Amino acid sequence: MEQLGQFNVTPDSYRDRRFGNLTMKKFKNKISVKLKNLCDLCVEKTGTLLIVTISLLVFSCGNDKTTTDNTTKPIDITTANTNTVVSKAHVVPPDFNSDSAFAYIKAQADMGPRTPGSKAHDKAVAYYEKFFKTQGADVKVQGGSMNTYDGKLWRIDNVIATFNPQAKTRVLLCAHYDSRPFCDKDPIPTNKTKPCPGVNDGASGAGVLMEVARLIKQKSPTVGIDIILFDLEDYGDNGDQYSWCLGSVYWANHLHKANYKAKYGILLDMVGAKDAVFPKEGESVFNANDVVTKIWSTAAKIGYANYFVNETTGDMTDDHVPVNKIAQIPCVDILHYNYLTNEFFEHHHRSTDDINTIDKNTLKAVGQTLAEVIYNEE
Ligand code: 1BN
Ligand code: ZN
Repeated sequence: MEQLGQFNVTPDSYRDRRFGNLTMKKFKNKISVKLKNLCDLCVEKTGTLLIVTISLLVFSCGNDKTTTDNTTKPIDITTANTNTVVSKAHVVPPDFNSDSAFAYIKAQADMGPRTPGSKAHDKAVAYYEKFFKTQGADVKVQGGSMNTYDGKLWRIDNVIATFNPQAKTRVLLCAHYDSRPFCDKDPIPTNKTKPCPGVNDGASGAGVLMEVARLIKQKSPTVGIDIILFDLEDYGDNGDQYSWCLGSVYWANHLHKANYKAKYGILLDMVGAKDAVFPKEGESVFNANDVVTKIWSTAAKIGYANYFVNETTGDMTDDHVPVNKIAQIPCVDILHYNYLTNEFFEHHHRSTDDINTIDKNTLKAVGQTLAEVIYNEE
């Protein structure tokens, strides 16, 4: 079968193109040029007498200022009569409810580890399918199979929820939901072979996207939204970066809709821990720097710069890589990574990655930022 075997992609389409011949120096130069050139919220071209002013200038700052007012607020801007003014209305998104997101995460945690082949895995798939249907989405469970690095063959189920299928401009939101079958980073030797709870690493991203789906039911964004919950991200070999993310590799090779395209994608992974930090991840900056800028500047404007820190890391192995490199959709990874110690969050791949790791303030920071971004997309 074509899709079996470790990474069903040619070297050209995945391994080689991921890094290519890019040296670190060239990479840094590219990034600094991009960073200089990009300001997605405010563009001014002197000499052409065209000024485009963006209404986000009036964003309120601070977590307490989030409003449930679902109206669109036009911004009135006047300038000297030699200038042409184009103003863009800021759309106030619905209020992301972190209690609700927490409840969706807890429901997954209570099922137990969603490891491949487990009852909890199948229960989770049924739960997501029913939930997204209730929110008004067209839902498809994409079934397939992939070989893991240890030679085992696993069934995979990617859950795909489509909102506003007629919309031509689409944004892809994604997260993995599976749990790692072995807590190999646990300090207690007997735990190393046990399945991980996968609550921050797995359930948190899915839970935040479930709450986003609930917001979409309340108020439809202008753009179409596709939410994909990927299977089999976390059954990898630490020594082989290409052994991970098999659900997203499968999806990228078998798009759920012929010629599927999205303007961009946003991946959430480990987005619920207390005091999480989300530096700008290297692969995201390289492939989708304008989207990175949009997300991080939006987070700062609504008071979450302490989470969305202005730091850049190297490339991380995660589901955004197949989305970028195989599906060719620019995709950003919002990933908890400690750029000072070069480590994932402290309970990563340990038996302690349970519901106690989840902090509602972090969920709110991520969810409200995501809502701001998608409701202001057109
Ligand atoms: C991220 C979160 N990953 C798994 N869960 C990917 C990963 C790849 C983690 C290599 C460690 C090493
Ligand atoms: Zn993991």
